[in-house]
Amino acid sequence: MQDSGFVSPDEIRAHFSCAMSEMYQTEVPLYGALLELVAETNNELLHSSPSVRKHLTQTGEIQRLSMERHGAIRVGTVEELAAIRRLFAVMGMQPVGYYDLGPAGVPVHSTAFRAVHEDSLQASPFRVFTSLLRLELIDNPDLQRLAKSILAKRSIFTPGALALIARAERDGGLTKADAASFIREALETFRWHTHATVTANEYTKLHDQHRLIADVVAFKGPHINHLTPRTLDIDKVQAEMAARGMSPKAVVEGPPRRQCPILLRQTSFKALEEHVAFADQNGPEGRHTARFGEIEQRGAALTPKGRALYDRLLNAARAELGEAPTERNAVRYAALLVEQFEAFPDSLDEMRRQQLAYFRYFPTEQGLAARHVERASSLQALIDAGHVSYEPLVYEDFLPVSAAGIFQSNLGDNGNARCNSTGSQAELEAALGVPVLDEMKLYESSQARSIDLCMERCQPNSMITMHR
Ligand code: OOG
Ligand code: NI
Repeated sequence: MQDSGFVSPDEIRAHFSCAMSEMYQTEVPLYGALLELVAETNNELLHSSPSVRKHLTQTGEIQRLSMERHGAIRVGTVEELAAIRRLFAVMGMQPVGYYDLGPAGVPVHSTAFRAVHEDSLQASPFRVFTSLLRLELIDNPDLQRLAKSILAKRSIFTPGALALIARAERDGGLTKADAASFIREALETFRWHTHATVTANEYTKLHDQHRLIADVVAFKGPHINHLTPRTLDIDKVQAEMAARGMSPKAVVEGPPRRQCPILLRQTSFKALEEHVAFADQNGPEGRHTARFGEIEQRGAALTPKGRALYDRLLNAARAELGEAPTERNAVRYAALLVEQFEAFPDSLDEMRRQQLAYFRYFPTEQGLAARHVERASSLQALIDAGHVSYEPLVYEDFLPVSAAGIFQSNLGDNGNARCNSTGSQAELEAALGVPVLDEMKLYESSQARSIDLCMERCQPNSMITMHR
């Protein structure tokens, strides 16, 4: 509780994330099984590898580990996106980054709503990958009109949620009782509805244009389509998935396995078939696939230089493969990735020296003990003297090529590629009503704060010469 009598947005987000997880476990029992598998694998690793445990304890990651990580939704109109932004703002989540999935043949562009300060991320790292359907890409004018008119009729929020969003904006926060109602009301927006808003015939038309269009347009709201726990060993979980009744996609998205994990590796199990009742049917006679399970392993956040190297190596591996990674070429693709990524230094020291990743710096016991004795020196000198240690900052965001791969594996590999058209960040921002934040700046600030703190604690009285 804050001094104002309001619950902090971090606390609302943490509770909301738990509520969402509980709801999704009832809706999709396999997600519960996935959570168990991930927790078991993480526990085993923490027991068998004291060094992993030590690093995760140093950064506080160990406390975040079992919390929910991310979910994804898809909205249909600019008005819905603008309103979703206001809803997430109540929970301290802001739009970070721009992801254009158009070039990969998926007719959406996206941002991720998440907390931005390291302390808030520590309190609850919950994030939601949010995509806006680009209806203008429907090349059939009648169908485009139909989709627009269906979307215009729906309201994706309960009146209670709308009132509480307005109250939080007006008063600057929510009281404990209001926060509890807000969580309950907000959850309704993301719930799965068996009853579609369209007839079976309309559904077929939308679906035949693109499965994604049917998923966004034919239902009452942006149902959460997956929730993703974070694993410390994605290859192990991937290998175990089949034994627990999940059918994993063939390719793990992102960089290859490394000593020092970077960015984000992800895999998912195929979307489940659901029963749907169309508007002209009496019971749930229809079928729709939308919701799936995903796991992720997070590594170091890369600087623009590191990211450029990552993009170059990933593109080179894909170019050499010569086609999209699929079940058939998965083994070759994995080998090509490993080969290409030999050019990416695999030690923290080298990644830091070459400024490929962002880091968080900590004063060591020795550094604190020497605080009144030693003269001012640079960060590097403090590191060399053993007064300061460092850990990579965790990547908190997403990757467009990986996201497209996850979409496609759930839409079927034959997901219509006619939509191959680039989106525009300015357009997404106009829809949001605010600019998206630049993730690089956020990592940069977080790193800078940790350096300032180290300098302050290791050399409180001296003139500081900082070398970031
Ligand atoms: C989102 C797919 C992308 C990720 O983690 O990159 C994604 C969606 O299917 O709506 O989940
Ligand atoms: Ni995801």
